[in-house]
Amino acid sequence: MDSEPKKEYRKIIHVDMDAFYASIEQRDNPLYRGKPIVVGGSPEGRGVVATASYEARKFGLHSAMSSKRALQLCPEVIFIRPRFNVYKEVSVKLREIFSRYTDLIEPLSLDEAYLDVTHDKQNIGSAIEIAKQIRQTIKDELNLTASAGVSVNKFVAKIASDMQKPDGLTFIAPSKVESFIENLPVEKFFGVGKVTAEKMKKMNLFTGADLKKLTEHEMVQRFGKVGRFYYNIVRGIDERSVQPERETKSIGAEDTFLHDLSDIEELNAELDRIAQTTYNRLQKYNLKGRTLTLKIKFSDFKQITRSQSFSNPIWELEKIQEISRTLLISAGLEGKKVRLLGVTLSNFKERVIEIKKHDKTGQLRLFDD
Ligand code: DCP
Ligand code: MG
Repeated sequence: MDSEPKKEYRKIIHVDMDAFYASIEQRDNPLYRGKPIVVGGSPEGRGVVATASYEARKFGLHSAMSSKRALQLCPEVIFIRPRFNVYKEVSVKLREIFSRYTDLIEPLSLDEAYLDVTHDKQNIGSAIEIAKQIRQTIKDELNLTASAGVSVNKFVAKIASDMQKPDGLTFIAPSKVESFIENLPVEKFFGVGKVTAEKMKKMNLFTGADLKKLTEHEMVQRFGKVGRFYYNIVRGIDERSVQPERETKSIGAEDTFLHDLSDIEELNAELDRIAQTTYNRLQKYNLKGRTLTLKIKFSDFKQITRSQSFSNPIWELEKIQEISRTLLISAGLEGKKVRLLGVTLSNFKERVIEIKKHDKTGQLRLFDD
C-alpha cells in the first residue's frame, strides 16, 4: 500500500549573538567582565546606548536607551566607546563559520543571520546538530556566545532564537509550529509594532490563536495588505526563502535624456553629470574600480558599451570624467542621436557584499573584506 508522501520541511536556523558589542568588549577587557556595561552613549549623559551587557540588563538597561536614563537606573554602569572595526571583523568571521555548513546565509545585521541548512555542505542532516556545532565553534574560535533558533521557517526560527537568550538553543519541531504560534502574544508577530498591537488588543486579539479565528478577508479588512501575511503566518505558513548576500560587481549611474542629443558639448555636459553621480556612489561605499564602462543607447534603441581597464584603481572624479569623455569620442558617434548614457565602475579590489536588508538604523549596510 502506498504511504502518504512525507512532507519535506525546510531546515532554517536563526543565529543571533548575545549582547554583541558588549560581549566583545567584555571578552577583550577582563575589567569589564561580570560588570554592568553599555557600549555607546556617554557618562555625561549624552546620546543613547547601542547595547547593554546582560549584567546591565538586570537594571533595566537596553539598546537605544538614553545615557541619562541608563545612569539613573544603574549609576555604576561603565560606558564604552564602540569599536566598529572589531565588531565588523567578528561579523566576517561569523560568516565564515556559517559558510562551513551552507552558502544560503542571509545576514540581517552584523550579529544576526538566517541559514538554510536543508541541504548542508557536510551532510550532517540535523539542523539541531548544526546549530549546536555553530554555537560551539563560535565559543571555541571567537570566545563569544550566540543563541540560535531552529525550525521550518524564518518566522519561527527568529522568534525561537530569542526564547532562551543568552547562550540558548531552541528547536520548534514541525509538529509544534502551529501550537507555538497560537500561543504567541500578538506583539511578537513580525511587523506588528506597538500601534498595531494596541489596535489588535482593542479588537480582543491577544494571541496567535485569536488571530487565527479571522478569515483572510477580515484580516485584510482590518490590517490592510499585511493582514494576508499575518493570515498565513498564524497558520505556520512562511515561504520566504533565505536570500544569500549578493556580491556587488559594479556601481554606476545612467540617464535617459528628455530629447535625444547629438551635440558633443551637450553630451559631454550630461556625461560629466552622470560621472559625478557614479563618483558619489563610489564614495558612499568607499570603492575604487579598475574598469570603467560607458554605455550608449542611440535613438533607434541600439546599445553599445565601451570599456577601459587600468592596473591602478580609478577613483578621482576628474579621472572618471576624462576617461568617460575619451570613450565617448572613440565610440564614433558620427552625428548619431543619443538617448541614454551610463558610466559604471567595476573590477573592485575589495570583495563587496551588499546586504539588501536594511539594518536596525535603517541604513543599507555594506561589508567588504
Ligand atoms: N545595536 C545598535 N542599536 C540598536 C540595537 C542594536 O547599535 N538600537 C547594535 C548593538 C548590538 C548589536 O547591534 O550589540 C546587535 O543587536 P541585537 O538587537 O542583536 O542586540 P544584542 O546582540 O546587543 O543583544 P541580544 O543578546 O539581545 O541579541
Ligand atoms: Mg544580538
